[in-house]
Amino acid sequence: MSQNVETATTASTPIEPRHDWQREDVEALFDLPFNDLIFQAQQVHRQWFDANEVQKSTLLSIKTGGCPEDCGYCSQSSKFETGLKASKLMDVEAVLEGAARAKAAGASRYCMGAAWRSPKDRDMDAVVEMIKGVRAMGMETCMTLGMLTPEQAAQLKQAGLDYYNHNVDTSEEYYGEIITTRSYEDRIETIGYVQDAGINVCAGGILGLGEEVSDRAGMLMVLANLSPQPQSVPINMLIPIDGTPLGNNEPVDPIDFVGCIAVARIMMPKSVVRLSAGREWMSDETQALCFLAGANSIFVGEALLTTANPSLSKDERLFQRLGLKPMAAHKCPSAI
Ligand code: SAM
Ligand code: DTB
Ligand code: SF4
Repeated sequence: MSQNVETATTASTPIEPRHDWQREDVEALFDLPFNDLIFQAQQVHRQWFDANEVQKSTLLSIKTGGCPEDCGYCSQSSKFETGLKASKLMDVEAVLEGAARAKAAGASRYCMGAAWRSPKDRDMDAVVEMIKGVRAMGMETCMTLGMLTPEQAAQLKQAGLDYYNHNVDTSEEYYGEIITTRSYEDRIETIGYVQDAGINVCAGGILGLGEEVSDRAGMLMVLANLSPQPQSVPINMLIPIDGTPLGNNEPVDPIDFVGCIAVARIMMPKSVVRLSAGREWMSDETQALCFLAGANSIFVGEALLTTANPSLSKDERLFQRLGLKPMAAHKCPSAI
């Protein structure tokens, strides 16, 4: 039995997050035999979470397309011909109707995304009304609007925002291969403003960008060494979009994807780890392995931002097959 497994087995108090991960420690986790890795992840998972609960979040694109950034994976960048029709910021009322439908379908968090480099101050009033309206329905609120100023972060907090999503996407070393219009430092800076404002952070990344295992390790190291660790950690599988530079990328090996979830779970024991984009193309069996590896959140509803997600009835069947229950709002043990 490895040292780490022994520690997890004999620990009388739950393992607390640590923030001193070195790349070698993380690579050693990636190198573990699959069965040992999953065993360790499952033990850590059960220390802080009910292993049969999975959070359901629903996404809405409140402002689609026409984004000035050049993220090489994204359907919404104006730099690539993806055939996506751009639209302006949605009306508050339409957003709240969508939120009510999501709540009725069992979602406990509503995530609103805008294809902006950063919000304009003139957009903030509408965004604030959206947060207040969704919060009044009893759901957790999440927004992803691009880079923020400290003042905008404070405004979002004041409106009652529970989570802000801002992904680091990959390792610091590989970032420049994927995005050139902003830096890794910019990303970390906004995450810092969100933390300073007292908002929970949702930060993760994408597998399938052409990265090496060491980049996956580097990405998880950066996330885990944030203090506090992001309360939500979305792990996306690249959805290849025609017209983008990554549109013809090779699919990620599902076993490697599951392993990465397990490493994230071990490194961030009190965070909700989300099996995020890409479920439409995954078997029930792959998703079951992701849950076994410690994923405990998914997006439900037929669309993500601009791409497909499994139908509600398909997810209902998946929950039944696996005996899963939806997680109630505000149950993350590390949330503010
Ligand atoms: N514009 C904001 C930003 O970039 O932070 C928010 C929206 S952006 C679409 C949110 C995240 O979705 C990205 O950081 C990326 O991790 C993920 N994403 C976007 N396109 C994707 C794709 N084709 N496949 C997988 N994940 C994707
Ligand atoms: C995250 O990490 N994944 C979500 C959410 N945060 C905003 C977005 C997934 C987008 C998938 C591609 C699309 O639908 O456009
Ligand atoms: Fe714009 Fe976000 Fe897409 Fe990048 S990921 S192009 S910032 S919408």
